Amino acid sequence: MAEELAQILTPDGELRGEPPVDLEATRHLYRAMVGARLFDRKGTALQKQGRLATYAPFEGQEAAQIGSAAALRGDDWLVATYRDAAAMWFRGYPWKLLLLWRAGDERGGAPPEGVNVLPPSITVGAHMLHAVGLAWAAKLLGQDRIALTSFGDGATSEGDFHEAMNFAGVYQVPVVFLCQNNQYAISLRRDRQTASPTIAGKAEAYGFPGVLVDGNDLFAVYRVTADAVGRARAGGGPTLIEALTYRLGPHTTSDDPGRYRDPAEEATWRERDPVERVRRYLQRQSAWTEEWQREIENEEAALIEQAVEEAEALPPQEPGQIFEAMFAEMTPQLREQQQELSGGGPVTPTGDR
Ligand SMILES: Cc1ncc(C[n+]2csc(CCOP(=O)(O)OP(=O)(O)O)c2C)c(N)n1
Repeated sequence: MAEELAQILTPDGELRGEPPVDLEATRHLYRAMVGARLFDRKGTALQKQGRLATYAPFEGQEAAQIGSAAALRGDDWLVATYRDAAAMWFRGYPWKLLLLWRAGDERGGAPPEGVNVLPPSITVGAHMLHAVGLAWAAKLLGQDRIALTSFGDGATSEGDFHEAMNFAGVYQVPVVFLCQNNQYAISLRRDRQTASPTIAGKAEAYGFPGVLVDGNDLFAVYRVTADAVGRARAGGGPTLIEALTYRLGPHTTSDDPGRYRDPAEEATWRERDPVERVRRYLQRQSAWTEEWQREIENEEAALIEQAVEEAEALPPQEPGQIFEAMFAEMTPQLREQQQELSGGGPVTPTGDR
C-alpha cells in the first residue's frame, strides 16, 4: 500500500526535497497557475451574467492540474473532466473553445488539429475508458505516446473506474490515472465515497502502483506524475496517483457548498493555497516581485478577455449543426432527425435505433 504522502514544497513555500524543475520553469508554471485562476474567476462571473450555461470552478486545484499537465510531452493524450480547464488549456486547448463548450456550443468540443486533448467529459468516469483505449492503441501501434486521465474522488465509485483500471493492469497499458481527490463529489464527502483509507491504495488490487501526493504542491505533483509517465513510456504499465486537494469553490455555479460543509474547513484549505505556496517559494528565491505579479496578471487577463471576445463574436451555430458534431459521417438516424428539425416533417421510424 502506498500511504506515504509525497510532498516537496510546504504550505509556507519551504523545500522538503529537490525541486523537479529549475527556477525559470517554476516561474513559467506559476504564471500558468495565476492565469488559470483568473480564467476560473472569469468563468464564474460570465455564468452569473448569463453568458455561460454553467461553470465548474477548479480554484484550489491549480497545482494538481498544471503540475500533472506539465509532466506530459507534446503528443501525449490528456483525457479529463468538466473541472479540468487549467490542465486542458496548459496542453493547448484554447480558452476560447473551453468557453464555447461551456456556452453549449458544439464548436467548443473540437480541439485544434495536433492538440491531443479530448473534449471535457461530463459523464463521470466514462472518459477513463477512452484514455485506456487511446493508450492501448498507442502501444499496439508502437507509438511513443502515453495517456493521462484525470477524474475526481466520486468517479472512483463508478464501474468505469474498475473496468479502466482492471484492463489497464492486465494489458500493461501506458496510462496514468490521476485522481484529484478534492474531498467532495458535489455534496458527498470523501469518507462516504469509499471505506478505503486511501484511493491510491486501490491500485494494489489491479496490480500496479498507487501513489499518494500532496495535490496542492506543484513540485510533488510534477515529480510523481513525471515518474509515472516515465514508467508508462518505458513499458512499465499504469500508475494511479491520488492527489489530495480541495475544491475551494462550489461544485458548479448552481451549487451552494454552505449547505453541506463547514466554512472553517474551507479556511483551513485556503491556508494551503497551491498558488500562494509557489509564490512564497519564488519570493524566498528572490524570483518574485509585486511588479512582476501585476505584469503577468495583466497579460494573462488580456488573453482571457480576447478569448471571451472571440468566442462571443462568432455567429451562432445553426441548431441543426448539433447533429454533425458526433461522427465524422452522420448516421442515417441523425440525418433524419436533422431533417425533421429543419422542417422536413415528422420522421417515421425506419428500423432499429
Ligand atoms: C455517470 C454520471 N453520474 C452522475 C453525474 C452527475 N454528476 C456530475 S459531477 C458529479 C460528482 C462527481 O464528483 P467527483 O468525481 O469527485 O469530481 P468533482 O466534481 O469533485 O471534480 C456527479 C454525480 C454525471 N455527470 N455522470
